Amino acid sequence: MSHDNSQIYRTTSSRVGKMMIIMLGICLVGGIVFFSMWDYWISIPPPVVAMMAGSSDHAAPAAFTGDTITQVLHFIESPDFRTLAFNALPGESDHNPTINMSVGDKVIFNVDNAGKSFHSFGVTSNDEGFGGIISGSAIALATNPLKPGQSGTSEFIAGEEGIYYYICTIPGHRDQGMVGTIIVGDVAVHGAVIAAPEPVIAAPEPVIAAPEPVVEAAPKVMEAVPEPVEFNGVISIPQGSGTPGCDETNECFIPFHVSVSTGEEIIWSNDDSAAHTVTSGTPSGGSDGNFDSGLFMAGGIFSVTLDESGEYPYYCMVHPWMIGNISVN
Ligand SMILES: [Cu+2]
Repeated sequence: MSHDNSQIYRTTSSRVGKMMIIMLGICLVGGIVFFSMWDYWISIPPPVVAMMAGSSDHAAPAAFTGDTITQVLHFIESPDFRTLAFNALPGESDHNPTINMSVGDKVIFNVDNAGKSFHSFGVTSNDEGFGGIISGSAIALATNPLKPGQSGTSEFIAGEEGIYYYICTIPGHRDQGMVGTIIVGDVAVHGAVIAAPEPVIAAPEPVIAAPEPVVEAAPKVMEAVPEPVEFNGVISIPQGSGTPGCDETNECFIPFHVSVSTGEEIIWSNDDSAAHTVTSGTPSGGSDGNFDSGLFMAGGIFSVTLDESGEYPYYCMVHPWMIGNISVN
């Protein structure tokens, strides 16, 4: 009787150990690669955003055959955050500068967020809304915007004559004034378009006029509601709080002012359809570092427990008219 052991493979505990170390190494490296790209995984590619907005027009970048124009744009905000703009507030020089270019020219946008809120950027041919962003023109995304002090660059090549718009792609910010016009070609040649540029440029004006009465109302609001409300544990971010107005009745966070004990959990529920932040501090003073939810989406929840008594004002970095207050006793 002979044993045929030529097909039997043998190993040793040291070989097994080496193998385990190699496998562990692969897992670690893979994990590091995966998590270092986290912002990418949770981002939405611009073409998807364009499709969601129902526009596939001009989605592809055009061929660059002409001149290069460099346009610097600073994202700015009025002190009450009602009016948003590029470079200068309405009525000042260089406010939302109009860009004139020919088909085949390229605009390089160098933008920086000089405000205290979040913003993102893109070029669209849509004359309203925040969709239809042309591939290559986007800087950051509404879901992953530029924070204060951050900057970025992108380019737009004009494929055909017409009117385009550079905008802030955060929902609502275009309506608050973050829109500028790009005139491609001799638009006057197109009869239908001749009149278009003028109203387009004037369009933000009503937005500018609207805030005026509100400016006076704001201080009253601050004094009128110091009373903390009985707190059931959850602060709601209600539907529509992404549009200015909820602050007039202190209903951007409901309840506006809560009183809790040290160590008690406070939960915010995003019941709106827009993304928000819950950031300790004040819109004018900025984040004070006590807590910050970061951007959290519709239907999301953020919670915090505060172990030191005191007053904790907080706001939304995307919509700085949204303010609330927590008293910890
Ligand atoms: Cu914006």
